Amino acid sequence: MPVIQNLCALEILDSRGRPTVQAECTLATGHVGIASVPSGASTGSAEAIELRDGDPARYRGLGCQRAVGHVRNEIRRALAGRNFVGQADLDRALADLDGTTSKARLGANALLAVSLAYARACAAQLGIPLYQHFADLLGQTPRSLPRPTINLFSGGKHAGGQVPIQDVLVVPASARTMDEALAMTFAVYQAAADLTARNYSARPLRADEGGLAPPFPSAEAMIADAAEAIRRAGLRPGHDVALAVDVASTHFYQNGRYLLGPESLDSPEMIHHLVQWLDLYPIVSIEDGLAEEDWEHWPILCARLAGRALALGDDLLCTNPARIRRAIDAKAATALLLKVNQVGTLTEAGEACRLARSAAWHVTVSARSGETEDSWLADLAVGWAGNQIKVGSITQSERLAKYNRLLAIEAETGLPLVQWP
Ligand code: 2PG
Ligand code: MG
Repeated sequence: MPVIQNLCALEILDSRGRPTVQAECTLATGHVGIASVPSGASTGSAEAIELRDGDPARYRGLGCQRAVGHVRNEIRRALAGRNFVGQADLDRALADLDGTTSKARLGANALLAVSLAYARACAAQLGIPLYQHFADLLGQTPRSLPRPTINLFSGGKHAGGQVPIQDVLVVPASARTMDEALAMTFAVYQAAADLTARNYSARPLRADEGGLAPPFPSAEAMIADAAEAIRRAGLRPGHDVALAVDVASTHFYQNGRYLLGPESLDSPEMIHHLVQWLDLYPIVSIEDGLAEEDWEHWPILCARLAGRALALGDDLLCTNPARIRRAIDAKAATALLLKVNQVGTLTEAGEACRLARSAAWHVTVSARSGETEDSWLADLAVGWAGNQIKVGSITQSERLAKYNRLLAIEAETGLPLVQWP
């Protein structure tokens, strides 16, 4: 039974240069685990709360010194020396100590950093790779690697808002290995950089997740350019490489209408619009096609996408078991975007994953737009049998840390990429 000997924490900076939390967990056996937590920009309203200092004179209020202080003091005092049966036991103690449903008191950033650092320390104590330990937590055997969905173009809150939709992602559908998937994506990315430099006479500026962000005149132009980049890379759209779109529509939904560029659409019109995209472009996954509170229309969207594209819920579900249960009952989605920091502990994210699987949904394990160079997400996606992993683009070290970790796991295990349905 792992006993925590000590916990400490550090305020570090994420990929946007904003503070976040890193925790270090030392077990009585001397094994150490260090982990850091990411942070989103286009957040769902049901997400667990990150604790920020709120001091406008320091990091515009975004400092994490209070969260770090909670790990070093209250959480350490409550947990050190205690005998936990395992991860679920530790995570329950963390949630109980916080005492709020949103984790607002101690901060989901503080709690998750401890939850992850403990998992890493336990894997070290057991002498097994982190992905194996994550698999054991859910009683699974790693059989494949997740298929990457890789950010090509960015808009919305991750870029200058030049287009309302957030991401167009590349899905290397015919790749059999991670290595092949990344090489194909590189070809498309370079073709896209050339294409957009020519079309928009712009230097290829990069958004938060490393995606290209030229001044597209519309969402359609963004998707059409992605399909064209696949062709120019010498690959077949829809066969070799398909597309996924994170519409992130919560963030342009106002008073019951979707403000998609010059258009103001009601929900049925928005659904019609999305289905038209499927007719025109090789799209296999639509994330947050409708807003997080538009529950009434999600089942209609889901039925219209059936057999053609995943109805992937991010803001809608917030990795929250209660919201996932509601969506399963309402037939409102066919896939879960799993972001551990949306719910705040590993165990609750595991419950979300298990629930999604029980409904035969796909699971896309996802990074956040503000990331660190920590690579635990790659291990999680393998251990929890993610169908897809979404990490951002193939630039910037906070993204590459995860892809490089996947390459290392591939080399170590020889596991194949999961089949696209
Ligand atoms: C999303 C994520 C990752 P953020 O919307 O899916 O791309 O963005 O971390 O800003 O919520
Ligand atoms: Mg999203």
